[in-house]
Amino acid sequence: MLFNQYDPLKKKVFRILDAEGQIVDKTNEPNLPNDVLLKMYQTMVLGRTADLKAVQFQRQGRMLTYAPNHGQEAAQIGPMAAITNQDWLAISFRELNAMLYHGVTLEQLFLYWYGNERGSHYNEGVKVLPVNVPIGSQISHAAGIAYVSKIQKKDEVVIAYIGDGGTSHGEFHEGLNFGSVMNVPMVVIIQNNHYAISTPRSKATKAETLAQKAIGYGIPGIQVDGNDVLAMYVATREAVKRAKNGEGPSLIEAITYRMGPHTTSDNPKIYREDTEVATWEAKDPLKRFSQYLLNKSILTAETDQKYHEEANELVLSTFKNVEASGLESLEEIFEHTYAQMPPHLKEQYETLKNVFSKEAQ
Ligand SMILES: Cc1ncc(C[n+]2csc(CCOP(=O)(O)OP(=O)(O)O)c2C)c(N)n1
Repeated sequence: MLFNQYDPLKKKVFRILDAEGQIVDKTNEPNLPNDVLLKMYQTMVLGRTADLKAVQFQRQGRMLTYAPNHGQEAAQIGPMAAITNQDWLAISFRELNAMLYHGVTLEQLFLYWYGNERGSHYNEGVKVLPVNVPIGSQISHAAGIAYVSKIQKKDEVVIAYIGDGGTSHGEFHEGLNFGSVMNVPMVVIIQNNHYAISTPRSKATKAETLAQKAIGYGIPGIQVDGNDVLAMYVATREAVKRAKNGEGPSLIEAITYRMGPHTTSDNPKIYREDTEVATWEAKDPLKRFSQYLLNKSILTAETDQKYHEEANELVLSTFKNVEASGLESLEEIFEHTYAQMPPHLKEQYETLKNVFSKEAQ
């Protein structure tokens, strides 16, 4: 079993592809059909394009705020390729790629970051929880859903994402402890992108690895190269198999890097060196995967170019639609939080209504 071969205390990282896209672990190379490999790559291209453009739209004053995914594509697409539509995805807020692969549309994603709650209303049958900003609470939601799946004897697993900083929050502990004691079908993936806003991972915990936190819950934990989509796929596949066999949760630490700012409100130049960013640029998950696919003649340079062009067109046309129809009315912003608007919200609503009507005059 893979997890047994990678002691989370020993800092040995599971990897199949090196930074040049060469196989370094032939035994574990997955035998995925070409169409699945291409879907994974094409979604990564779309995710990267959407991400870079979203930052540009925000800088142009056309988008509210945005939390970039750039650099974290493999840590999201590998795990999503290891589950089916029957399975759940509980996200934090930096999982655009995972959401796209698991059925959320680009339009819904853009609507959310445009400030429109319709962006959280996914299509029927898409088992993705809405963006969850309170750090760590999605782990409790995931454990709860997985517990229900277990009671109802459903063939489901819940994948939950959290950041490195999030592993120091209470609900990470509570959710994992509950999940482990109740032996629920859950896989928790830590995207260790090295920073929690400006706090480096080294200042957030004294634990040598984040994967070793699994030991405290009596569950398997593994460190995986989070920029290696194949390793992320294989590790998750194994964790999903355990979960569906009734063996309980697993913890995967995906070692990756946030190439962009924390959100569009952040300036990372204040707290990290350009040289550090450059070392991670060389480990780009997309380049590594495209090289692998090109070497195996699964992808051609023409198809690669076509994917990039199509992604670009889709991103531009989708955002145009969002701009044309996506602005929320003042009423909509206030209406849906409570069944009946409480007095303090009513007061804020009335104040703003007056401001807007004066501006309109
Ligand atoms: C309970 C709570 N406390 C604080 C915040 C403010 N906050 C937003 S993001 C963030 C850092 C999260 O870092 P990490 O878990 O490493 O995830 P990343 O942002 O790097 O993906 C914090 C502290 C919050 N959203 N929720």
